[in-house]
Amino acid sequence: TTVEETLVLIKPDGVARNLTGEILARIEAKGYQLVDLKLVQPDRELLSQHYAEHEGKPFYAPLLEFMESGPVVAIRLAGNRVIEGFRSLAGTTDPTTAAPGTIRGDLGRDWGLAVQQNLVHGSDSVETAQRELALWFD
Ligand code: DAT
Ligand code: MG
Repeated sequence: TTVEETLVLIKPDGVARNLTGEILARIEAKGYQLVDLKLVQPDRELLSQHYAEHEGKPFYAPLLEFMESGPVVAIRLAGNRVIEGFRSLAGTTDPTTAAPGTIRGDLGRDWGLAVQQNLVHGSDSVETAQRELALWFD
């Protein structure tokens, strides 16, 4: 087995739409372990570090504005191959084409905005997970 930890965020749209319980239920049903969990109002400094890889892209400014628009739930999640596994639970970035059965596919809406408000974030590699967990939890 390959036990990993990943950073999951329930984004402001997920919290505002009262989907926190629904999203946590899917994570728990899959068998992943909640190691730590908190409600946070992220500031610009944290968000610019979290999304540094997207600086300069057309959706960068709206992305930070959206992520700053309300509280998010930050989760330290553990499990066997949880990095890939949570991204599979989440579905692809665009909610319109994310597969049914996934969080984004079942619950996400394409609001026609400059940024996809796609309910959740999950780290995309071991290195990214370590970097993001240190930002949000350490
Ligand atoms: P993911 O969240 O699936 O890992 P990402 O890291 O490429 O996707 O992008 C981070 C966030 O930025 C994503 O959740 C929503 C937004 N985003 C990405 N690409 C976008 C695009 N082409 N148009 C609008 N928003 C986008
Ligand atoms: Mg990403």
